Amino acid sequence: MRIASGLALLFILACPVPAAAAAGDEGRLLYERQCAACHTIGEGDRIGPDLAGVNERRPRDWLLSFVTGPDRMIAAGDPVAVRLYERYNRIVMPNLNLSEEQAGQLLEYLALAAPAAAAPAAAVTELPRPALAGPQSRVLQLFLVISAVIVLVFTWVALSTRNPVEVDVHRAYSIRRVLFVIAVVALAGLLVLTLPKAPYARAGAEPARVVYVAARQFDFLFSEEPIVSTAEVGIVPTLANLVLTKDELVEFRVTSLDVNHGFGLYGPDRQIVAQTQAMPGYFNRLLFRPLAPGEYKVFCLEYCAAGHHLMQVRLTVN
Ligand code: HEC
Ligand SMILES: [Cu+2]
Repeated sequence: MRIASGLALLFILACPVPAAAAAGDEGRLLYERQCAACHTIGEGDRIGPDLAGVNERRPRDWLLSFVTGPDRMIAAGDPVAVRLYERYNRIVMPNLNLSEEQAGQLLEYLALAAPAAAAPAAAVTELPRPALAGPQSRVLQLFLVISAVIVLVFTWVALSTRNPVEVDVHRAYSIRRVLFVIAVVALAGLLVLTLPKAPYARAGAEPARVVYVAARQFDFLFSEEPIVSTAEVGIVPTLANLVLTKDELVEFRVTSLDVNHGFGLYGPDRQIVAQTQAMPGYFNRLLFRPLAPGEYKVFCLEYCAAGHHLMQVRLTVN
């Protein structure tokens, strides 16, 4: 046990520690690492309330206690904390084991950041609704039709067993063999016909650009350099507006900072065009060539906790 914790300590000490941030930057770093996934400053509610103006809204003592122990405040029945908890879908803000000093730095940052962050919110425009008649919806329709046929056939077979019937087993088996060959030929034919249309680049293709993706609860961060731990969030610069070039091969290197997520890329018509898993400790490479210009959107494809639906980011292809 002691050896294990000693090793863990050595490991922590040996890990490259990102350059110490300038004093006064602590609040921003803490915010980007620990809070930004659930809160915004002036861009509306996410999992938790918009934190713009929170310093004016609540007494400082209350804020310090809440940020250092939200679970304790709710458990103790603090009326404001309980009201927030009820209003925000009964999700308890996690206790992030922050010290009072860190909470103070965060509040300072929130006070400074509010006016600056409020500006870009107005620029966000609603994207058009997905086209329901696209090819991927037709796959769903086909699936429903085939399912209905299977249900009908099974019902018919079940009803037909009410009275015993003589069956020529040999004939039945030879039909089965013929059906099997037909199925194999049909599926192999479909595979050969559709495989070249798969939207994935050939192995060994050289991407024109590499984009790193770090998924976390509950957003995606794009960057030019890898982000492999929460400690690097806020230090490695991220790309707030990722712009790709039409027809140019891009390689996404996708990882996760916490649990498994899915990286699902949807084209301008909201049909999925590429996807891979985001797993902690791994980089999954996804080669992708955008063929159409427009607004693309990334959604998380793996249910990852209460804020899963908030994991959406957009990127543009010109
Ligand atoms: C997993 C999501 C999550 C994370 C991470 C998180 N919060 Fe929260 N926060 C919430 C939720 C949800 C609430 C509403 C109260 C509740 O349900 O616990 C909340 C409430 C708050 C409030 C009260 C707001 C008000 O209107 O009075 C403050 C202040 C706050 N959070 C600050 C922070 C700070 C600072 C961090 C980072 C150190 C942080 N939160 C990280 C989810 C989160
Ligand atoms: Cu998810």
